[in-house]
Amino acid sequence: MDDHGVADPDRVPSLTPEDWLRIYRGMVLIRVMDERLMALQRQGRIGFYGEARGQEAAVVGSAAALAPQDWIVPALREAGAGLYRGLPLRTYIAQIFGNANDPASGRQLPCHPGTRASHYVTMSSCIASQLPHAVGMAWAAKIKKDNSVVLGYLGDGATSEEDFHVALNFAGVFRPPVVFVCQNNQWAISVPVAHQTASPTVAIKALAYGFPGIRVDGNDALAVYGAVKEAVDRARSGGGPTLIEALTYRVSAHSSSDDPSRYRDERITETWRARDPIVRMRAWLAFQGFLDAAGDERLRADLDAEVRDAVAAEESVPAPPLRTLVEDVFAEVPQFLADQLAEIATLPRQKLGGAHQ
Ligand SMILES: Cc1ncc(C[n+]2csc(CCOP(=O)(O)OP(=O)(O)O)c2C)c(N)n1
Ligand SMILES: [Mg+2]
Repeated sequence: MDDHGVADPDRVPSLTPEDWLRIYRGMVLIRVMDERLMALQRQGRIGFYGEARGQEAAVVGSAAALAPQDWIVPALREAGAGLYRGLPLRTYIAQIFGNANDPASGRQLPCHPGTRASHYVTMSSCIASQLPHAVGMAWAAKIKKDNSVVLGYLGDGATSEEDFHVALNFAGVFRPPVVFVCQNNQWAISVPVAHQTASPTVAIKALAYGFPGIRVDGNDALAVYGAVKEAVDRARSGGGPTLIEALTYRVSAHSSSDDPSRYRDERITETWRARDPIVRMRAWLAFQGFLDAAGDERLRADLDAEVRDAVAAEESVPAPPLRTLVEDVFAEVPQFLADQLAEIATLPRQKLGGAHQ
């Protein structure tokens, strides 16, 4: 579609109006989450947050192309894909608070959810280390012949890491059912993409590994969905991997700990804000007669209430029990950890940062 939401009808992928509205809902949920959770971070109520603002089409358009048996191995900004696939909002918000309802018991950085039930692997903080995992999972799927596809996400920053090359090379040789989606938002914290690679595009790198590479407008949910669906179908039918580059822009800061005005020209950011994927998708939905202004207002109000309710419920949940510090690693807790746990339990409560026993 163009910047105003006008699409060539012959090239629109065939999905039902309900499907497109579900994709739009997933995109708006990311925006609502980003607004609310950033406010919470600024109020000191959560420690950290990373927005996906402006990348909603790349996140949800790609995730929507998967079947339920498929797996997502995310990079930094795809929590919205987890939500789209069924990660409960409360569980995600519990993860951000790191409270007793968090399945990871507060061990992960905020914004690193995971859900086995929705086939969404928790995020690897080490850039690109998730890509060999994605390829390995896809290779296992090929050996087991279980008809699943693995979608491995990465940022433009990941393309300079050795894990990127290892993963794509292995994928090219052994042809497991893996699809790589690079959200090229043109920044890796303060490093611009021009300092990341001398290749004219990220997509072109696929050529060297022996499989197709496609660059798509990452702010166009229709285009992202179409490209990823084609790649997923090909992978499922034994046609091997694809690298998709979704060209977008990180219109927000890298995270709540970053101030991009220190290192980039924010006038360029403004030109990308004007290409807002949600505004374009809403315009397209309106042209199709799938969504009117009142329906859109209702959707936003509903999602806003859902997020506020989930935050209110999870904020009052206490920290995970102290014993979770030594659980889930060893089948039986070794004596030295048991001793440490006993010692920690004798410390005054304020030294435990609110943790309870
Ligand atoms: C191996 C490694 N090096 C450095 C970092 C610190 N770091 C965290 S995010 C990031 C930038 C990632 O950029 P990109 O891959 O483009 O993803 P984006 O943040 O743009 O979504 C860096 C360098 C890290 N997490 N892991
Ligand atoms: Mg980036």
